[in-house]
Amino acid sequence: MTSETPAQPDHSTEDTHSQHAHGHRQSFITKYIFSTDHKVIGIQFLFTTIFLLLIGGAFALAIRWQLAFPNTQMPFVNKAFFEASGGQITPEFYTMLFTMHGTVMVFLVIIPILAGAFGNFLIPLMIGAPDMAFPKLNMMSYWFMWPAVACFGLSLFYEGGPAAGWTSYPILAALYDAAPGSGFAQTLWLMGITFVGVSSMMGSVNYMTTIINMRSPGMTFFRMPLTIWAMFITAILQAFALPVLTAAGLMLIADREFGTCFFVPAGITVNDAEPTVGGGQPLLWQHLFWFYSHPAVYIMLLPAMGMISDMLSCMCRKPIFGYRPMIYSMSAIAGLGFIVWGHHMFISGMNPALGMTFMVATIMIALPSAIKVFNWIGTIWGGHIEFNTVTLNSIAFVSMFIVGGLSGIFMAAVPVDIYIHDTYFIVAHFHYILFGATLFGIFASIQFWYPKMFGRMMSEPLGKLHFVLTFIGMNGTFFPMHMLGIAGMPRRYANPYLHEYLEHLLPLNQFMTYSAILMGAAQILLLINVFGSLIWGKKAPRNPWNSNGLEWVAPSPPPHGNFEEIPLVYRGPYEYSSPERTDQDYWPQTEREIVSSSSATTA
Ligand code: HEM
Ligand SMILES: [Cu+2]
Repeated sequence: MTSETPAQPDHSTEDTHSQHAHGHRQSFITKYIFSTDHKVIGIQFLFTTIFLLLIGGAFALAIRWQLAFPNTQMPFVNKAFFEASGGQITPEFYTMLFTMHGTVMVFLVIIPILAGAFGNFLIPLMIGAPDMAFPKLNMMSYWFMWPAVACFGLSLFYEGGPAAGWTSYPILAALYDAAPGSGFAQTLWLMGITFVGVSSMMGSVNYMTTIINMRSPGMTFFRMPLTIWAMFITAILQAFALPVLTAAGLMLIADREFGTCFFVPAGITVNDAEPTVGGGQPLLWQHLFWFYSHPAVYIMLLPAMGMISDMLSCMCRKPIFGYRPMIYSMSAIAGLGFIVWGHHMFISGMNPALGMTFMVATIMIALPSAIKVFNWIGTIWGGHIEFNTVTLNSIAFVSMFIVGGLSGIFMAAVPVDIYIHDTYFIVAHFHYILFGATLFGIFASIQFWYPKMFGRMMSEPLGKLHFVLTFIGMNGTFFPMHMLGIAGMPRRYANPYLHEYLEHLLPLNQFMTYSAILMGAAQILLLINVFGSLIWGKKAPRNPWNSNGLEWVAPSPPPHGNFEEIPLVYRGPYEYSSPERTDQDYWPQTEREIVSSSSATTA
């Protein structure tokens, strides 16, 4: 049992906040701003990403406004932003809006909230370590987000803003004169991507090292909670995929600023500019971009899958169904994720034999995905389910993932994709997964681990109301997108109704916009719950959910160094309702034999 158990490494003992540093006085700045404590960094990531979520949401509402009431006066902001265009969203501005909406949500919200906020907060606590392996690197990974935010933010003030979509395809993204929004703003955008990449890279190196080296005695690999497995696999994905995006970004910057021609073919004339020289290859970008960004969609999902598994098991008071299959299927998803990027390029004119290969590989991802879904259902089945906010959001995760996963399989078939590529069907697909699954998973995780983060409970009634309204609003917004897509409505058009064949879709679009407004308004409840509970929340005990994980052995909130003494691990994290135990329906990982729960932490 202990053969795999590493000794406690001493990476952090020279650091200011090792577990022996309780007596050490820290200034406000080193404690809360340039902190090296993984918990503080996690919470910094959490608040920053919630703030950016609101900004990304505001962009989304502006997009929805334009699609429901094209070229009419914007409410509230018409004077401030759109004076020159008579209070209306111009097509150029619309292009910038959807570019920045996607960019903010993908690179500044979903990825950093999963890895940065929850990864940071949970990894050391769940494996029984006092901190991350490289606390300073960890701090830098947070602070490298800010140059990215600055670059993206600044780019909005250059004429047209960045306007090539979150995928930034050349030639549009490579030439200054290609579109109103492809001036210096696009270069700033690419610099932003580079900084985000550096930030994630530092995080991923840290997570891998920590999980491999710093598990507490007895925490073997196959006793790790699925959250940790998911974070581990995600970190590997990041480490292998991200350098490709960073390199591609730098190449595109070079094309724009230093006259190289990686992506620009010869003889292209845009607007009034001179024809281009040089024999670059625009499709190269698509390959490099999707080689990163398809694995990245799993970076945006796997951590939530792990956290959902832990929460469902706890809330249904049952062991997770198929623990090892869960790990193997996450690994399979990650592995296959590297060979399917071509499904974003079916209509790029690729050789049909190659298209076929990508098609088969993509459809194969349905297998491990389905195993996970069956296992979640198997976990819920017959459990003593407690219908609280955490459970509701977790079940929403599973069901919305089914909807989004199924539409993925449709699109993976080349003949289908040729028809629906670049329509709203695609937008429906990834919002079901990214909003429907990942974001509900995040809502559940916030409610579940909040007591550990802040020592207080969040409000249940408020959480439930937030869930119900968000769930209705989300489905009202995104489900009709499937229909729009099949009706042929393209994505990224500022005013689709200029085309006669799309005019009849206006009422449906208005319904979607009302749903989106409901969904946006519901997030006020989330804010009230998150910030209000800091003050009014009930004081949380150590283990409010009667959960097995190591994090619940530490005080709420945990002090510097996390644990009063290094926890010893005797079992896996899913022993709920064990027939061997009659006194309680859970069996903490630190309890060797049946002892009274008051002495649970003595190891
Ligand atoms: C069963 C698994 C899945 C399959 C078979 C699948 C398949 C596909 C296919 C074929 C496309 C390209 C459609 C096109 O542009 O014509 C696509 C797009 C996309 N998928 Fe998935 N997908 C799956 C799961 C996911 C997951 C888990 C995520 C995110 C966490 C995701 C996020 C996206 C995004 C963001 C796009 C659109 C990118 C863009 O063009 O802007 N997909 N998916
Ligand atoms: Cu993909």
